[in-house]
Amino acid sequence: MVLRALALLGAIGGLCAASGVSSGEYQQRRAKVRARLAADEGLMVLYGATEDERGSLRSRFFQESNFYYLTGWQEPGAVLLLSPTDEFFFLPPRSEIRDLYTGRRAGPGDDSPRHVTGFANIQAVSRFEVTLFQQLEKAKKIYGLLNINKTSRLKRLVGQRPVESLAPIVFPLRQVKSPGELALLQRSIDVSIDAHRAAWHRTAAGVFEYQLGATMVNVYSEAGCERSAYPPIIGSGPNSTVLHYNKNDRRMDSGEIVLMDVGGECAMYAADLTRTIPVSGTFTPRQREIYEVVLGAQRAALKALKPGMKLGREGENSLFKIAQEYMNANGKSLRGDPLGKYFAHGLGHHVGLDVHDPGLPDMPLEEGNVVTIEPGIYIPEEGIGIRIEDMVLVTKDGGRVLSDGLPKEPREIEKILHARKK
Ligand SMILES: [Mn+2]
Repeated sequence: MVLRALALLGAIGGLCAASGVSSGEYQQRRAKVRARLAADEGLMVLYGATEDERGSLRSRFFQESNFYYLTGWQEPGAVLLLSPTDEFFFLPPRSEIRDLYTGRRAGPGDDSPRHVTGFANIQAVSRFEVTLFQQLEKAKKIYGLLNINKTSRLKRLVGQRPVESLAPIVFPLRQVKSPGELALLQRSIDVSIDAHRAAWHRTAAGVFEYQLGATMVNVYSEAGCERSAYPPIIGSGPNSTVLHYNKNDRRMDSGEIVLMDVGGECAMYAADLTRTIPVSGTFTPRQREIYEVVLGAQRAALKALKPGMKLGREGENSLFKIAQEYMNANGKSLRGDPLGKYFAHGLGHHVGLDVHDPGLPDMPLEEGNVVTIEPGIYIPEEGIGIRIEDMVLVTKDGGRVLSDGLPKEPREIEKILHARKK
């Protein structure tokens, strides 16, 4: 999926109970936050998602990502309060009537939330305001999540005192993935690779885009993943040039290409993978020509990727520039324009709990980051849009492609397509 706006940072979450992250790791993450809070006698308030916001009849409940990152807690209505010396966790009271609808939810007196989150003491949410006022007397700064509607709830409680964004404290932690997180990401990627392969098998003239989408969603749903990490993008023919096309209602035909940008979210972690394949099984010479340029641009960026490089467009360490220069040096549109002009979006973004995880394009990459590398060329006047997107772990001195189980060499793709049963 193509990064289009910073507003998307820190937006989505998930629900599956399985986790490669222990309560001890959640404790460690909070300890790191508290150490940062100690530097300026800060206090951090983070509201978990409520059912009103996230659990409408249309979509089931999913937790706010930063809240999940620091607690591992999956039920609605919880509140987190961190100070340099203490951590407080508040849960809504038990309700037998509610439990009739939702199944049994944990209350502050239960053991299960202690085991999941690692909090020693859990209190009723009715204690939150009193505790906050006590802690505010000692605090010089207040940090919260500023980009959702919860800000007003916190501001009402703290009066005239300014609330600062928790982003500089929490986001750097989220950008470096732990071994447990990498295992969960790999699982999401592997299941999404299976989804892409299943769609390749299903692809044929006369099939509708939504049918490929259904095949893919079915694969990761069957595997226990809780949702798509973003709405599947299946663009055939001219739709391949629309970056976030997701109407998926067109019937595809032979001679066309179909771009599939689809990933599942499994145990809260997102996958984000794109491949572009020929509907008939064989690229036309022109499709293949453009495809090879995109693939070459991706290879050039992957080769240069290492800590210190950045995804952004400007400066000496720009991976974007490397990809774009490769395009410019290796082909032209039928109008005679260099192909770099048709690279219409960013080169990549961080992925984790959110498909667009925290991390700005101009920050140097560090060991432990997981990012997409997704060059694309979109030529509307030729009806050709090609994107190749992989997920990559930044290592000590390079990068490791986590999604290399999904072929991208044109010859290999054609071989797999030709082996389909007719
Ligand atoms: Mn993407």
